Amino acid sequence: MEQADMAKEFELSEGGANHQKPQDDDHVMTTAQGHPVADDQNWLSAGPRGPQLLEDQIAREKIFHFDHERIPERVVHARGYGVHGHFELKKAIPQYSRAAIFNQEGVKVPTFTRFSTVAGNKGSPDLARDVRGFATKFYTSEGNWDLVGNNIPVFFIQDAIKFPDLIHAAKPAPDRGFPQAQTAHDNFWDFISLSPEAMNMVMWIMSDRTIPRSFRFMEGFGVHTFRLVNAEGKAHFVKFHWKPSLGLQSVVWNEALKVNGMDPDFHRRDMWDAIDAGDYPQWDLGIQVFDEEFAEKFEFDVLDATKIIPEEQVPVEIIGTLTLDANVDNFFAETEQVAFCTQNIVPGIDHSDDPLLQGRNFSYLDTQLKRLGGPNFTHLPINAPKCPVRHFQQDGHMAMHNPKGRVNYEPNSWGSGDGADVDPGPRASAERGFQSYPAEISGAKVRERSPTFADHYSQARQFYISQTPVEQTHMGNALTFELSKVQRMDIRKRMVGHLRHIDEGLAQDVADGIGLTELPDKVPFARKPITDLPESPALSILKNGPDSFKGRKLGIYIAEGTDADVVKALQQAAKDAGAMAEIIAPHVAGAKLSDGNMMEADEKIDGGPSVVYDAVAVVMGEDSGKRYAEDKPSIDFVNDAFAHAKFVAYVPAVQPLFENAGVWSRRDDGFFDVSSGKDAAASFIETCGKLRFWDRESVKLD
Ligand code: HDE
Repeated sequence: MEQADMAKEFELSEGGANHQKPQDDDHVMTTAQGHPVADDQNWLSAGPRGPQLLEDQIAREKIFHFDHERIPERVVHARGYGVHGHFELKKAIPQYSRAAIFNQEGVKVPTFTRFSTVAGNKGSPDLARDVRGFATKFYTSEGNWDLVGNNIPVFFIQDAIKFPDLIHAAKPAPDRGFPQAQTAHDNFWDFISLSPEAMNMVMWIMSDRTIPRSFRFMEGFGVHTFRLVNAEGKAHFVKFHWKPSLGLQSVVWNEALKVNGMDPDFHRRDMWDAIDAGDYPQWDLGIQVFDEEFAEKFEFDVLDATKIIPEEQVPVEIIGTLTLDANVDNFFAETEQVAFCTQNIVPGIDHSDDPLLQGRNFSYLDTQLKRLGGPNFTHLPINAPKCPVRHFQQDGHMAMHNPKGRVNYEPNSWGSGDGADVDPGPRASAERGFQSYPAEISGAKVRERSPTFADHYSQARQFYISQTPVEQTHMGNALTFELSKVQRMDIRKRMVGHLRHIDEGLAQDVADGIGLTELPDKVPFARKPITDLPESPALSILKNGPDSFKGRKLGIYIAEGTDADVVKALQQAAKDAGAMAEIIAPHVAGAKLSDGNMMEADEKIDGGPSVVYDAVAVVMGEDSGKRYAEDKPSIDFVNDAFAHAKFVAYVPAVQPLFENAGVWSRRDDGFFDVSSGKDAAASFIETCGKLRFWDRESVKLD
């Protein structure tokens, strides 16, 4: 056989070049120039074993494009996940704002929301301990409004000029290039411990808010004070809140560490799956509205982004609902290319003088220029407003909307006189256009932090005392964990010196945790902390639990001989509660149940550990309970579920496995024997609405 024929034969037998013929003309592959491609498997060469030819325009074009597939990742918030949705106004607020989006009840506006972590690179794990970005673009009839917020209502710093230092300190050290996506290292805590303004944020980031169970169970906050301006030009201050309809929920730290190894895409997968299943997550949009008078008498400066306004002081009024109902078609085109910008506001919403917000207004536009490569990123479909866009801007890289006609300036007199038949283009409208709120400004030009920003501990303390004991313990443990990774003793001590202003008990616990024999001196404060701020229950996750298993996931571990009725009862009870149930088995093919039917598994046991479920059921047949008693992944499954305070359903046959996992004799009120079927399964799932059996947390494993 000729060599060329042999080569063809080889390709065919390997399922190569001609394996699949185009189904019709529409499926003929082309180059980017539209030239039909005959062979996409072989570079043109001088003989089958000869050198490849530079002449091959098809191969070169393909490689050229591949070489340029990446754009710079975001300098912060690189790891993100975007979803489409819509916002519906439930309660019009014309008294506060003239914005069209706030004026007609029932008005629906398309949205795009991107959730993100801050410190990690684009490929970092979803469950890093980190603040989550919560950025929403509202495509309103008056242009795009971007609410670029976080899942925590305060920030580390008060002035944008410190942002590069904060981010440098949090990201991997420049010499070694690690640690990735974590703050447990010297540089971060060095910077933080030298920045007392960060102490309120420290309390928030050391709470379970930074290890959310999923994006669906997080709050969101606009953080800054903004302005709402009504049709009469009257302004109020406002803070924006997102409240998840499924309630708040976080994982526990040991779980986060394991989930990151098991499923680095835990959060994005959760969102994708929920939307794919038609279980659309929702958030209420709330506003805290207040006036100058309140701002004057409030204990802290409303322009200071390291402070909240407690909901008990200014209630959150719910005005609308965000529903996320469509996954992206293309991650790059949508999630990667979306360009949020705090300066994207519509008439009726305005900035305040918060120095952090002012700095952001510069940064976002600037960064898009670098990241998206030119000024025309508003032409990309994900960024393009869904209302008419008319202006005289033109040209630039990748210009895609290029106006026709000869008029590209104003004032112009086209449309009148001899040029009456020519479109004169758009004109500014004082009536419909954006009017900045005419705030009075005075003062000397200075580089100076306002003395009204000088209190750094009072709200940190308020946050801490508002938590349940379980949450307080988690915070102490988180601080101990992080500071234990800090090598320099003086940095550890300095941090404890700050904690003493917040809560002496917490400072002592952390000092004990990191092995300090005596408490370090308190760090001098700029302003004496207020120690009698009342508790704010709204700040606790556990005090605001959903008391429902809706939207959560049950993992049902089955094996040969599992009682078919029990599995069905569990699946049904989960479904009735609006939860998902997944089947785990020793083999992905599944297991034969008591009724002789094979039940397929969603996960093999070592691919479906209990850390990825909110509650678990271990329901095996007699022999399997013994057989898997020695199986490490099975032991881990049970052991972790216990250690992470999960509710556990079981049948007596799993006793040998539970004994080996060290939990049989420790079964507590978080364990449910579901062997009797339907009613037992239903009461198990009902109790799962409490999400965790926290009483167990203090129990130590063998
Ligand atoms: Fe950002 N931030 N930020 N930030 N931020 C960016 O913009 C910046 C801050 C937030 O999903 C960057 O497009 C400065 C607070 C989110 O695409 C950049 C300061 C809050 C996202 C930038 C802050 C945020 C960003 C990087 C100090 C919560 C992701 C890429 C004043 C209210 C948006 C980009 C997305 C992204 C600058 C502080 C939220 C560099 C200078 C406070 C959710 O422009």
